Amino acid sequence: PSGTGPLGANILEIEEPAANHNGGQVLFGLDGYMYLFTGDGGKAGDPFGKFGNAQNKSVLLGKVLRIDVDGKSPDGKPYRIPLDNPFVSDTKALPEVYAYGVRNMWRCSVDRGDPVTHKGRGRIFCGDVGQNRFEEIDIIVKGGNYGWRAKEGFECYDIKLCHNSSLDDILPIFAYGHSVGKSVTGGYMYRGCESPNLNGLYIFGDFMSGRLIALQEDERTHKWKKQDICIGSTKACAFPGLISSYSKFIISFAEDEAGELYFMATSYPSAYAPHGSIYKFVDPARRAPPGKCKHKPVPVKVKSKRIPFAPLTSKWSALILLPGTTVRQFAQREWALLGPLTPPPRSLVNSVVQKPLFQLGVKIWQGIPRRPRPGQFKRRRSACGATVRRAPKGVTRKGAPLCARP
Ligand SMILES: [Ca+2]
Repeated sequence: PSGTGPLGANILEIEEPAANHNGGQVLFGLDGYMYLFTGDGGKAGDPFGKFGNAQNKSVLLGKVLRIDVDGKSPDGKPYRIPLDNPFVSDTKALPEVYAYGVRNMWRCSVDRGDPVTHKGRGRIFCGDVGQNRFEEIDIIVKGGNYGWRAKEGFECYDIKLCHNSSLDDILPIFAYGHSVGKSVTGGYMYRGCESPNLNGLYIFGDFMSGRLIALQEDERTHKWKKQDICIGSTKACAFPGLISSYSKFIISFAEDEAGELYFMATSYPSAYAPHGSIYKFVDPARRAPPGKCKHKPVPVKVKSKRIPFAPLTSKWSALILLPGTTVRQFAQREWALLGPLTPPPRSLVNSVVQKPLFQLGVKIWQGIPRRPRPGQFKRRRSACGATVRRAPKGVTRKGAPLCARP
């Protein structure tokens, strides 16, 4: 938010040289610091400056920034620099920089860690949107160089920078080509309670192709294996036929307080889409024992006005099954435990799920927010830089999209 209005104070302002690549996440790490994921400034190929913004540590664009918003700095900035930020003693770098070589990370998340061993806790996963060839998933480490514009995915983009011996970049844990999808939407590591077999799966998607993908780390080699997640109610993985069963354009993922995972999609690729759908991931092959996952949500205090939001339907359309499990004909009572689900098609009952992850997603509900009252639209700067007419979530916006995608 900008200014000193009731919505809060302006913490950090970054000049955006182009309309696109305005960043894709603001979050708090488990260390209590605020992490901001800025885009490279936009246009194509990170053209600004001698070698682009992302590799230039003296600018805030194309970075992961880390600041402490609980204090003020001596020079009057409304935040402090954490003392252990990686470039605090580098005179050629800005102290806010936590990691660099970022193109336009779209959605990052913090791993809650394994519920029993806490392994993986605190890791930050991001999807970094590619230029022309590759989309990638990264795990953010302090001081890391994520390669852009020297590299796109595992490959060279700027040959000269790519062959520079001082590049010392961190490769993605996974990258895919543009035959699979054209704009990654980072997801979450599943750490929920209701679907124990999904624990340790990093589930993300592609905005343009509508694909859902799960990554799992091999404990010995530390390599990440991919499993396609196919959605639909008939044949598994007959891409692209299956995607027709849900809104294709995956704009974001979310988790609830209990760690259950959701994704949001719209039926056309635009920030102007008037409404979308929220889907929940459910694994009916193995569920936690009844009563184990009771969770009472804590009401969230908000300063701004709440927008009333009414579910339109509560029809569940599908579910997730992991390889090696058998599709069971659930008793009606079991289905009732999951909610108003549609049972699996009869042709699949008692078949063993083969590779890859065979699955059907679950649409929990589709909602349309009520019409805004006159004057409910407030003009303000969005977190990603563009001035927008802020409308209740899901209502058609007039003006620039919140965060332009490439
Ligand atoms: Ca990279």
